[in-house]
Amino acid sequence: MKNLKYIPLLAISFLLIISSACSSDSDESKDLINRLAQLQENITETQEQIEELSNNPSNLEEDEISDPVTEVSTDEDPAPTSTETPATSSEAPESTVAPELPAKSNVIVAAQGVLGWSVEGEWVEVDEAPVDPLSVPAEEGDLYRVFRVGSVTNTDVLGSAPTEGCPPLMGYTVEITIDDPMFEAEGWPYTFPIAISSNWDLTPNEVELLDLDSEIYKGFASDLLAEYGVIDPDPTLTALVRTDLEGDGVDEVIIAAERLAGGSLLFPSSGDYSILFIRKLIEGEVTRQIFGVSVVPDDEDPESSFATINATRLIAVADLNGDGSMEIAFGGAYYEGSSTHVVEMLTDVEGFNEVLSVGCGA
Ligand SMILES: [Ca+2]
Ligand SMILES: [Ca+2]
Repeated sequence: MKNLKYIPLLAISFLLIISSACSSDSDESKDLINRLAQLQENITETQEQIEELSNNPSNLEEDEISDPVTEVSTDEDPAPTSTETPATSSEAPESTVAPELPAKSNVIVAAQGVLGWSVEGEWVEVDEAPVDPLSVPAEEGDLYRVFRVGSVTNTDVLGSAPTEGCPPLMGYTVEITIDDPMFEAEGWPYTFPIAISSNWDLTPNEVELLDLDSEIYKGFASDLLAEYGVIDPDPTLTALVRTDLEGDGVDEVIIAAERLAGGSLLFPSSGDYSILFIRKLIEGEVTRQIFGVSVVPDDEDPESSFATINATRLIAVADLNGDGSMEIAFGGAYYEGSSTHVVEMLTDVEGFNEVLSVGCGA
């Protein structure tokens, strides 16, 4: 390649010799000189192009090699971050193609958008913004089950193709429209359901709804509220579920309570609250683990403190990845946005992992 550089130089020398030998007619020689100058310009240009070409192929090759390596290394991460960019798919080796999903690919949809899905029990989150709707393994006509604690589960519900969601900031979530009345807001407050396109048993262990007037569990809610400055001996329970999440033979109880005397999340009253927590035995000891707590203490004037309430509501207790152990899905809402979260409880120590979440709002 380097030898090519000498060809233009040789050509220039050769033409200069010719021009000096044939300079009898002044017009002709001027013309010749002009053409020579033009030629020289072209040659310089060609030379630059040759140099560019001789440098760039190695760079291009490096780029082509480094891309798949980067993409392959993301395989450790369950989220298929950049493996499905259509623009590069033609150049990418087969190994970077998204993992093959079983029929009915377990896509989980919340009111704010697609939460994620699972591949052989492994959670897969939706890419961060800007999201690519094509990265979600769902298509128009997929069938979903739509469910919510305390409601009848609807089956064979049609879903739309994935599109960009979360207006006006399109691209923050992937939206799939689920053709079910539970997904249509009916006033406020409203707890949206979730939908899943899997075909396994969502509740391998019984999910029992307890009486919301239970004095015992009202007492546990009262205790928690008192710690946050709200004295309410008769709190309003909004969800009370007893189940054995992981099937270890020991029941857990999930408790939600909410009071919105102010009538809104933005303008609450003193003593308003929204709490969601679980009581769970770990190594014989009862633990209390909190998913959400938001209160306006009794002695606080929300008008002067501008206090607001973030509501946390239980949506579902279900096995969302088909591993036989149930997760807890709950919604978060504040005055200008909302979110849905899926958590799995740890079994041997206190705590939980948030495995999926989706949110939309300012
Ligand atoms: Ca259990
Ligand atoms: Ca599970």
